[in-house]
Amino acid sequence: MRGKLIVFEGLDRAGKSTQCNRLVESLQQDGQKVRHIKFPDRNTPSGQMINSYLKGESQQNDHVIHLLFSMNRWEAAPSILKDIEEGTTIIIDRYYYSGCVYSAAKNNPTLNLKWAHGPEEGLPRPDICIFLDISAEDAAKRGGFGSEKYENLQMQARVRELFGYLMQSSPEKDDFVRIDAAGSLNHVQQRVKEVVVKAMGRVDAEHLPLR
Ligand code: DGP
Ligand code: NA
Ligand code: NA
Repeated sequence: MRGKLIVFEGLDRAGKSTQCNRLVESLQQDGQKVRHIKFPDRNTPSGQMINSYLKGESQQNDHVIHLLFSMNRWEAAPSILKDIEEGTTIIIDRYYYSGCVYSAAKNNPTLNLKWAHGPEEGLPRPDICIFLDISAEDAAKRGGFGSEKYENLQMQARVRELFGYLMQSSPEKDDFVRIDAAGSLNHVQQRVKEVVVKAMGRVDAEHLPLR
């Protein structure tokens, strides 16, 4: 049986890492083969360039950095497909949805959602994308944002707006399940598990490439 491809998305500080870890643990306890990955993967050469950009140690043109993020996802695509084929479920912390909205949130007149979508087309499509929803203000209250490039209130508010658009009006809208992430960790964890169990029970998706 094929593995599932499960993506977590949300603003910075929405609780993605915690919920990914808890879900991975819980699925492993259920006896499933699970692999946890995170984008950007800062270890590859493209990831090191992204890391240095996010930390403010280097500059990149908006289009160039988008293509680097996209390249970073494409590098992992063959191993994602291989694992799914072999029955391993993959949990991904951020994917091309972040890719599109963070890049488009810059309001660069030549870099809209449609442009950002282009290089992502063909990547393995998830079975489900769980959007951990929290307002930019509530995210900021969680001990403040970090010091990386996009971790400020204005950017995060714009990112949330664009995620809202993706969930409502884009061709990918049916990929999403929104979970209110303002509640307690345990409550969110429980909702996540319910949603995942439901997705697991569905007929295997074919992981058609994104169009
Ligand atoms: P983290 O998830 O904390 O490792 O942070 C990665 C940051 O990079 C986060 O602010 C989201 C952002 N990001 C992820 N993918 C893309 C992308 O494709 N383009 C842009 N511009 N930013 C991205
Ligand atoms: Na971050
Ligand atoms: Na994170």
